[in-house]
Amino acid sequence: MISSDLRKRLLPVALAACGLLAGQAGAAVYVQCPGDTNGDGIPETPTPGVVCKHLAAGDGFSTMADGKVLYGFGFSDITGELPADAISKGLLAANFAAPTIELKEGEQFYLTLTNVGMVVRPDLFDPHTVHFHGFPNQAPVFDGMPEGSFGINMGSSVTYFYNITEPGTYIYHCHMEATEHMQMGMLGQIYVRPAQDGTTKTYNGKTYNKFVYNDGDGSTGYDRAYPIQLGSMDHNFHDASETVQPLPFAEMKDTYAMLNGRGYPDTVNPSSLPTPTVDGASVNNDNESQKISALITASAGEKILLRLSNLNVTNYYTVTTLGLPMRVVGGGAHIARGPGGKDLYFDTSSVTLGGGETMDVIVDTAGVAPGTYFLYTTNLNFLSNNDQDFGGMMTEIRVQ
Ligand SMILES: [Cu+2]
Repeated sequence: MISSDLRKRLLPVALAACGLLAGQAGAAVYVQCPGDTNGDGIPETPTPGVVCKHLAAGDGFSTMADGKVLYGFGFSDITGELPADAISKGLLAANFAAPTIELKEGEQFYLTLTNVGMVVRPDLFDPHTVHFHGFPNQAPVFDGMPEGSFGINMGSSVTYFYNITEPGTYIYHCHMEATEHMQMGMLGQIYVRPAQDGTTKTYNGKTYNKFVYNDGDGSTGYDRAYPIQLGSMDHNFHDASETVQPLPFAEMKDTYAMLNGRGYPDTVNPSSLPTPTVDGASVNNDNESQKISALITASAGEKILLRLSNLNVTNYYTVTTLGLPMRVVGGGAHIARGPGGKDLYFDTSSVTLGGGETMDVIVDTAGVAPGTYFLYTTNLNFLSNNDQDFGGMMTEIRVQ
């Protein structure tokens, strides 16, 4: 573990060095977004159905629920920053989990990725990519698997383009040296709402205008949606990366199990977690990194859609909502229907997801007593924050 003293002394030097890079590379930040004239990724003349986003890929820190600060790699949202500021805004700004991206079927999505480099590990000049996992329709060149497409070098930008034709729950991650970059935290959620959204359909006597899929009958209707990503980190791997040690790939053993990048009780904090600090000093250039709460709330009688995903590189996780019925209506960004349209939805008390899997689960609170319920892993050893024996992969479902 690098000492906080050394961190404090290194940080200004590293930031100055990266500032130099930013100055030199400012011209290399190039955002392609129709109707955007100043390059900040926000169209001055918007085109209906066109969505632009600008992400930075770099490094940063996050705070585990027991207070330990872990070094990581990640993405941050720099949409709205001018090209000259993009790199400096992306330094030490990695989010864990990555910013959630919400789209609607029929949209055209321009996603610019700028590689801002690693402040803490300037010796690493790793490229980064975005892999839109499970999405069937991108051109191969935009797949983000470096073996089949390209990686984005430090100081430069590339805009990915996706024709958003398939609704569902997806995930995205960097595919460069995937085991390392994914363990280090380059993981996020992306979902596509169906064209049927905004129409009204009545199912079992209740009328909905939000649906998971184009079901035709309202059977995937819901009231509130929560994207929840299962994940975990091995603190030994992260510490070795921070201190320039050989990385223990074969010994990878995750010690912090989380939902949306947080262990319980941080999962129920409705706000961003504070910027990571060591001995009272920010180690993250005052940037917040864990912005996505995992707290689930509903009024009694509502249907809650859980967009579950797992992007973990080591473990399968089983999760349950004890006391609340779960109905699986889709998985892997497909509605659960047979070839002839037969309904394959099923009710269950738990679901198991391996790395790279997503599942759409509707929790119906009709007839449920108001109170606090839990979404948690039944891999009970992961109800922990490393040595701390109460926490980990758990959050609350508060039914009011
Ligand atoms: Cu990467």
